[in-house]
Amino acid sequence: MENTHTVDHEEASRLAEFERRIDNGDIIEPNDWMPAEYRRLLIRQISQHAHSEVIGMLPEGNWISRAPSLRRKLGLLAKVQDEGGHGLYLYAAAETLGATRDDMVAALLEGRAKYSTLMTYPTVTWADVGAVGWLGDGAGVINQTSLLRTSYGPYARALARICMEESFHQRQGYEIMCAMADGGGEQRRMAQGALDRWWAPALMMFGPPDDASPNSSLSMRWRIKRESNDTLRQRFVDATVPQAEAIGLRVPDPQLRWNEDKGGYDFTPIDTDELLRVAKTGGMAGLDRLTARRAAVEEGAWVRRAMLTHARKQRLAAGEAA
Ligand code: BYC
Repeated sequence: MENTHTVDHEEASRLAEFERRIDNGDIIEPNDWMPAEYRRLLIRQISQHAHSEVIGMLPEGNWISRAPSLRRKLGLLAKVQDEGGHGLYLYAAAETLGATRDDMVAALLEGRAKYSTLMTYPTVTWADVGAVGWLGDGAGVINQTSLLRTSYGPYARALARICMEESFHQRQGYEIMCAMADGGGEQRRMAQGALDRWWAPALMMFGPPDDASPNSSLSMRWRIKRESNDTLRQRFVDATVPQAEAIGLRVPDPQLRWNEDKGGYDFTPIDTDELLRVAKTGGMAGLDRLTARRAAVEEGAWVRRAMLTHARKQRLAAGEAA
């Protein structure tokens, strides 16, 4: 009995010290003591983020062979490769918390892990590639720039590089939209159609409203997240509406109005039921996304085997030379 009491007391004083560090703005590093729940919340968020980047390669990747010019093809290829790189930084950050890459990837492939609902919608025209960059990466930059000040060091460092690349992707997407909005009638209609399709999914990237976000209170208390889902969603709307207006496109929201008192736009709340349903079931393109990922893992198995064999041979050769 006394032992349990001592352990509880030790645990409580470690937690108090951890929270003092968090309040002080300290950065937590992998070898520092941390509550099990802090570790779990981080592994959950970072691995979901990694999966979103890797699955995010698919909706745009299917346009690489159909990009309208060599310049567009090169830009899109580089963007899709960047997303793969982001996934790798993030998996590595989650590994510092004790998660294994194999377990995280298995959770994704077996349909047990979530990834951003944005990736479940189909890209039906070339303008959708522009809209995914402008709106999807644009939402990503706003969300992840806030996360740069997260309390966990390896996540913050991975995000520093990701944010720089995402903001480039946002500009590349917007530039595609500018060109199409400036084009003939058909191109302009494609640009408007893409904005109509991607506006609501982009708003959903920020998660459910604050009063329906189960992870937020602990995440905010321990500074994993620094700003609330609704605060970031509002920032995105306020930044993006003028960009749409500048190129003569109409944001598909009849309730959109500038609100002088709050200094921001009023807009239609997201459809939380759809967000949670799609997050759970993978939505309309979700099944294809996982099927494509599983096929990529299976078809790439020989490459991984060859690389491991090569690395083993090099280690053996180095051992013999020593
Ligand atoms: N989609 O309590 P909440 C990119 C889940 S990719 C799916 O508010 P939290 C890009 C949520 O996980 C970057 N699921 O959660 C790449 C939770 O489920 P569990 C994507 C969602 O974590 C290629 C439940 O709903 N960005 O930019 O406090 C091309 C309740 O939500 C979604 C990141 O990953 C969703 N949209 O807040 C283009 C950023 N929303 O785990 C672009 C890092 C919520 O309890 N992540 N759920 O079963 C975050 O900032 C936070 O995790 C979220 C959600 C704001 C997304």
